[in-house]
Amino acid sequence: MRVVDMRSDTLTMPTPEMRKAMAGAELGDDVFGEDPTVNRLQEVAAERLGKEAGIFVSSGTMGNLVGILVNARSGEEVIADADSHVFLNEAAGSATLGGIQIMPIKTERGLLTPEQVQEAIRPDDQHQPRTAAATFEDTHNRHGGIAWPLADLRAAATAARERGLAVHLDGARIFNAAVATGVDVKEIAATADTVTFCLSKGLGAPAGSVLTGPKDKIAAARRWRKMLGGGMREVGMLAAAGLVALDTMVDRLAEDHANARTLAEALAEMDGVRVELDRVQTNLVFFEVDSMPPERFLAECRARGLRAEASGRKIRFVTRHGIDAGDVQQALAVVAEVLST
Ligand code: TLP
Repeated sequence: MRVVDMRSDTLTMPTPEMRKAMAGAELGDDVFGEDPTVNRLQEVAAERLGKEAGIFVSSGTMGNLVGILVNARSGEEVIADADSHVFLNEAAGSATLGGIQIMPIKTERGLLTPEQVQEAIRPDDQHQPRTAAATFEDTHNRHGGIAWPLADLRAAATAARERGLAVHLDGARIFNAAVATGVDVKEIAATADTVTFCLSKGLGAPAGSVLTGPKDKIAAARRWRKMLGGGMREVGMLAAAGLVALDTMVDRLAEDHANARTLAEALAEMDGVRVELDRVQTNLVFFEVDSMPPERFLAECRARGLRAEASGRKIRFVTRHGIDAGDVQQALAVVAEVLST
């Protein structure tokens, strides 16, 4: 039985071209700043996002943590959407390691309005933490993979910056956002001081993310990365895959989006399935089934060779390189069968 694994785009396997580049990568010790392949990746990533500098980090979680640590200090606060990855899924890293509190704000679709940003900023009062930064997420995972209209993201970021806040963007899937909106990734990145993106999700590299931003913040990030144990050595072997990812895997994200759309539209036609189609803009499809709890639905799917995950009542299907149009049809057939049981 061919298993269709839609748990995450983190499951994307490196392409043969990546494996070849990894095997042949020119290497050095990156803690000495001497790995030419890492240096090249950092330059290329910064250039692509229109930033002065970049630093290769082990994961999206480390990119966000270090991104917050360079934008706020112990005792300060960072504003974030209440369903953001930094607030929900990063083990309170900024609080634990940086003494930085996240102020979670409930939003309709994952992006704060300028008014919400303004209201969340603390007054100058000795009882309260100082608000140092705001962080946004594009595409927004828990809100369905929404790719922000640039104007909305700009408005939220401008509201923060006008009040002297730094802005960090969790752009784990920023290239999905760029492809979906047709906006240059530089324009999206320009809304924030620091931006992190993942090479290890839809772009297919085996591991790694890049944090980009102004030179001084990236220099500070280097010290935090070392402290966190993220100073790796001949890590150009991973950076080599990242370079191939940036070169060859960005434009094809449109295929994943088309597959997700097909999936979502067909699910929406099924009785007892609820999908908010206007949220399906990239490679994530969230939906609810009325007839059984998510755990049972997932177990029934798994028994038929379809794997997925749920958060709360919402089931998530993720499309990616390695999931083709045939797999989408297979997944739909499995769902139809499970719902008829
Ligand atoms: N998301 C993963 C896991 O959390 C489950 C996923 O499967 O979606 N920001 C966003 C928006 C993310 O979705 C993720 C990972 C991260 C950051 C963290 O990246 P990693 O997993 O590389 O630490």
